[in-house]
Amino acid sequence: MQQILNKIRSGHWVVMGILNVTPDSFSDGGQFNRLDHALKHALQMQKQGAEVIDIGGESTRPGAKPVSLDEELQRVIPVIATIREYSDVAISIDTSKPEVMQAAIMAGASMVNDVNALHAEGALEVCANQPVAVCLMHKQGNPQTMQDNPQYADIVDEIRQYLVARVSCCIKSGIRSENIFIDPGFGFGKTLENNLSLLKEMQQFCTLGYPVLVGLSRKSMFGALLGRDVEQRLVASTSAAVIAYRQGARFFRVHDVAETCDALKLCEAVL
Ligand code: 9MG
Repeated sequence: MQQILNKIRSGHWVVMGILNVTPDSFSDGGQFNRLDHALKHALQMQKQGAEVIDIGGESTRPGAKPVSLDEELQRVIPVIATIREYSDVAISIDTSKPEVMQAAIMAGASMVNDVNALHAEGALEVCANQPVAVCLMHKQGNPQTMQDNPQYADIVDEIRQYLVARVSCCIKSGIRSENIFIDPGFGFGKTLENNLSLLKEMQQFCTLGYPVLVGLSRKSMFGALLGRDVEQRLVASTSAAVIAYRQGARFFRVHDVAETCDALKLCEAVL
């Protein structure tokens, strides 16, 4: 993870490949098949250019139901351990539960990606006591209801203030400032108009002094804008990544690794 932090700090981009280990992401049953499938997908994304694999066992999509601690642990820990056995790719754990963070770190994760920005009791402590990177994301509400009626007076200002406050809590708890990423949280309690404002004003997050991670890949904002189903959002997702890159974002959480890497290589070559 240190190499990745250095790379981003020196202005280069990094792609994080998404590996969801929720039941709907596997067509077959059996533990072996699930692990084999997850490992193959992770290795393929690494080959395509992902330097971090973000593993999540609880869906954060709008309307998604919470998952118990045991269930989440059973989904993600064997996958992390298996990937760690076969590859040196950096692993990020996508969770809001401190127990899952701790177990994932023990199994080989070196980053915590928390859409809840380490709000759960004990989460700050888990991350402060280990050499891990953290991503603090903004969201309004929770996945069950967050898209019902999001409200902001000044969305950019509110999210900037929120992220600055969360960074400050992290630093007070002992998390090293150089290990912190921030993320405006596209789609998490945001209307289409809100998401477009955030993308337009991305620079305002990139000048806060912490590297910015963006998750735009296949998001429903592209469905709302273009009327495209989830599997038809590649061009919009990649274009949005380029818009974010132009304003200073350097860490990209994506499904389509090869295509995003091509776009970002072009950006870097031109700029
Ligand atoms: C887990 N997850 C889903 N969407 C995300 C986003 O936009 N950012 C981050 N950091 N994580 C996300």
